[in-house]
This record gives sequence, C-alpha cells and structure tokens, in this order.
Amino acid sequence: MEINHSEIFPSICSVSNMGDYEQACEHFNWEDIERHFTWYETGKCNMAYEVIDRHVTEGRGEKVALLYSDPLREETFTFRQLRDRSNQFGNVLRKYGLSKGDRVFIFMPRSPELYICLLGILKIGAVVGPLFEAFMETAVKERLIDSGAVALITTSSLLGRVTRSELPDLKHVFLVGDTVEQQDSVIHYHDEMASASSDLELEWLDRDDGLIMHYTSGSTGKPKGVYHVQNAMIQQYYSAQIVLDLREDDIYWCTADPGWVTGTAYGIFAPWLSGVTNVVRGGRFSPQDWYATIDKYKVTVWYSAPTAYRMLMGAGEEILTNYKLSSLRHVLSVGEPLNPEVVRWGYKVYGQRIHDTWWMTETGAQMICNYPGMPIKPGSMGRPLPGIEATIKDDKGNTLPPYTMGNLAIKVGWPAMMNRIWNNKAKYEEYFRVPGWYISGDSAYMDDEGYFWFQGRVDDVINSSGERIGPFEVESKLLEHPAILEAGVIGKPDVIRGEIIKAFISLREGYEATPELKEEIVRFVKEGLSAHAAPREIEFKEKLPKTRSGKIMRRVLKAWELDLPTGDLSTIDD
Ligand code: 6R9
Repeated sequence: MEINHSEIFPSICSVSNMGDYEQACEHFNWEDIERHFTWYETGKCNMAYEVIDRHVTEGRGEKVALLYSDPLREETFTFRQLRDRSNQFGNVLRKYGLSKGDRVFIFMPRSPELYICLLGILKIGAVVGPLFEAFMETAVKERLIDSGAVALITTSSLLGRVTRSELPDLKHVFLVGDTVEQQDSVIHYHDEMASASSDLELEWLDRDDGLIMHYTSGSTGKPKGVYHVQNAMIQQYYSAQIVLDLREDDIYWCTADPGWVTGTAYGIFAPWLSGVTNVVRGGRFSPQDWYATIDKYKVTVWYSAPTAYRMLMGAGEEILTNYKLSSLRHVLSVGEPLNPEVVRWGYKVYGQRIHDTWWMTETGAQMICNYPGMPIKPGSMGRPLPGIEATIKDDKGNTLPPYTMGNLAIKVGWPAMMNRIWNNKAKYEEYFRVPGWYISGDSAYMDDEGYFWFQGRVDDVINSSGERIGPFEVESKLLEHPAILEAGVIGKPDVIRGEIIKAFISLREGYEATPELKEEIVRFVKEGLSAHAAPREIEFKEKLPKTRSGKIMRRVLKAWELDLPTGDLSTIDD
C-alpha cells in the first residue's frame, strides 16, 4: 500500500517550482501536516509507532526497512522484523522496571541492535540518549550524570569506559554482543531477547512528552543536553517530503552516526516516518567503501556532510571508474558550510547538485534549505522552509537589511524546536533573549531574493581593520586552490589591525609545504576574493581538528594559536 504524499501536501508539493514558493509560505499551515498522523484524531502518539508499527498495520510489513552493513556483517530487516524486535526489547526494559520519562542511554558502535534498542526505548515512552562510541570516560560520565540516566546499553569493549561507581542514578547496564566473561552486574541483551515476547502494549504519549536527548558541546563549559519531544515528528516528516524528497521506492542513505542529531532525526525518524528503505553503514570512512555502498544498494537519496564530500573530492575521480553511482537522484549536505567548490565538483563528478541544508541540534529538524528544483546559488544554504520564518538581527534585536551580516534568528513556534536544555534553564533562555525569536549563534546575511548565506559561528567572525569577515568566505576561496584539501581560518589578535586572518591548511597528496606555496596561496586569495580577506599568516597542518560530526573546530585552532585552554574536547575526532 502506498502513502500518498501529494494528497497530504497539496500546495507544498509544488514548492519545487520557485514561482510558488511565496504562495506556499503564505498558505502554509502546520495542521495540514499533522493530519498525516493518526494522533491527529486519537490525540495520543509514539514516535516508534509512527516510524515502524504503523507501516506494518498499513500493509507495508514485508518491506525492507533497514539495509545494514559493516566490514564484518550484512543484514536486512523488514518493518515487521523491526517491530517485533523492538517490542521484545521494550518488554526487556519493562521487566527491569523502566518506564515513561526514564532516560536510557546508548553507547555503542552502529549495529542493527543499536536501532532496535533505540526503538524499544521509545516504545515504553522512555527518553533515549545516544552517545558517540568514541567518547572516553569523562565524556560518558558527564552526560550520564547530567541526564540522570537510569539505564545504559553498551558493549563489552566499551564497558571499561563506564565508571559505574561514580554514577549513582545508573541502575542497569545492558550488554549487547559477545561477552568475554560472565559479568554479574550486567544484563545480557541476547539472553533476555531470547525469552522476551514480541507482543507489547505501547506507551501512548502526548505530543510534548520526551523523545530524545542529544548533548552538544558548548564552546566553553560543559556539554548541553538538548531535549526534544514527540512533536518533532511533524517537521521531520514534512522536511523528509519537501527537502529529502523521499518517495515510496527510494533507497536512502544518511551517513551520520546516531550520536549526532543528524543520525537520528535524518538517519532514523525522517526516512522511516516516510516508510522508505534505510541504509546504515557501520565502520570507518573510506572513499572506496562509500562508493561501493551506493553502488551495491543502488542508493537514490544520499545525505552527508561537507567534510565527507571534501574527502571524496581529495580522493580524486579515478576511483570512481570502479563504481556505478547512476542510481543517485538527490544528494544533500549538512553540518558545515558547503563550499561552492564542492558544489561545482559534485555536479561535475556525480552529475548531481549537492543540496545544502542548515539546521542545528536545537532546531530538531531542517530549517533553511535548498529544495529539489529550486535554483541553487552555490555557497548559500538556501531559503527557509515554508512554515519557518528566518531573519538577520543585530545584537539589540533589530532586523537588518539584506546583505548585512548579523545574527541568524528564527521566529519561535516551529514544531521541532527543543523543549529545554536539561538541568539548565538559564542556558535555554539565552537563546530566546530577543522576545519571540530564537538566536542561533550563527552569523549570516540574507540576499535580496531571500537566500541565506552563512558566515561563521558568531564567535568565529573576524574583525580586521574594522571589517567583519566571515571565515567561511575565506575558507571557500582557499579550497579552490588545487593544493588545498581543507582550510580553517581564525582571527588572531593584532595591535594594529585588531585581528589578522590566519589560515590553517592541510594539503592534498603530492603537494609540499613550501614558503613559495604560502605566497602563492596568499596571492590567490587576494586576486580571487579581496586583499583584506587574504590570510596574513598560513600554517600547514597534516590534519585539522574536527568534531565527530565533521565540523572544523576553529575555537581549538584559536586556542592553540593563543595558548589558551581549548574548552570541552569530548567531541573531537581522533
Ligand atoms: C545539524 C547540525 C549546528 C551548527 C550550526 C552551524 C553549523 C550546520 C550548516 C552549518 C553552515 C550549513 N551548520 N549546517 N553551517 N551551513 N548547512 O549540524 O547540528 O551539530 O548542532 O551543529 O553547525 O554553525 O549552528 P549541530
């Protein structure tokens, strides 16, 4: 049985025609989207029901929901199989006394069990907290303490990083996978699952009941627990339709780990709310394996991040001769500014325009995007989704005219907005210091056609000789130089100019870090962008510091440069 999306989106489906964009915005009504869900009538919801069970009830039970692979394992699950297994796990959790509102964390590498556990947690109305498997002891401890997690699901190889004696709230630890020795104080997932029933009475929830917590690192201080509620599903589903453009027979691959909000909102919820087949690949990044994944599963819609596209660009076009990517029909990006050079390269090499999408852990779903069919301006993150109002404000809350750099702000009232910062009301309120608006912390400008152009995090904007320069512009120009693989740009204090631009650069294979190359790069930016945007200092690095989600950590570059404390490093990639 098909889901008829165009019936649900009569006016919005034509957004792809830019002429209708204004009209779609004007006639937009979130309630039109809500009608898609059964809870529009019953009043009670559960995300796990909407992403899995519903498809079984509506006759799509035998459809493949999950195509899982990693270097050691390959497995396929239908919606029915995921429903049954997550029911089983829900029963296991209940057996140990877990229930609605409890925070249950997941700390393990990607595997089908991770997805089954996550769904099982949601089924009993508990709130799930996914952690990156790479977290070390302190990072795990901080998050479990702050959230007051009562249960944790992990593997025996990661168990050593869980300092249980320091976690008074943590009552149960579930171990997935083979265990070397019998551990007394843990519950063995596979033993429990073997005897658990696959019938489960779902916990029906209200739309403002808890769903998921993602910790994001603040630039200083401890990570913030961004808490989302069930209501997020409205916007996650809507954006899956108009931005991901998901259709009945798509094979969809989001490369993000569930430890990052992209890996849950768009690696689990959005695709399964739409009932499409979802590809999950475990293991590390490798250009060959990634292309092989697209080729093998005939991926049609691909959602990844600039850092990955840059790495693929660095790997060159030659390896592509071994793989067929002709199944791709829609490619998207999130997490960092998407450099125009990468967009051009994607078009040349994949024959696909990479669609940039902007949003944050706090926004819970996509906000400003490039939609299929809309003219793309490389370097712009696109236009707000119909239903979302975005603007640029100064520090006092005044709206700024087009082409003026300022705070990217969103009008309060979108469905996926975070519900709170766990245990930190003051932090939450800081985002809403301009009444009625959410202040994102990003710096951007809007052009006269309503496209938004990202400049940098507000803290990263450089002030040199009275000019405000966004690091992204300079980095994107640098990336056009054939020798440069990645670039991170910071402002370095300077007595005369206030700040000067310093660029950290990693080179592509075959290039040597010489003084001549530095000079050439400076000239390249001067001539291609402007004299005031050219870096006065360049330092070559083998690698740039990045988060697990692929963001260049400019604050770390700055801290290194100035010999300052680096702040929270728990999310840094090794
Ligand atoms: C989804 C996600 C949010 C921050 C955000 C911004 C940066 C994300 C971007 C982008 C430029 C884009 N960011 N998408 N910058 N263009 N398309 O990434 O959430 O990990 O919370 O990060 O990422 O600075 O404020 P999160």
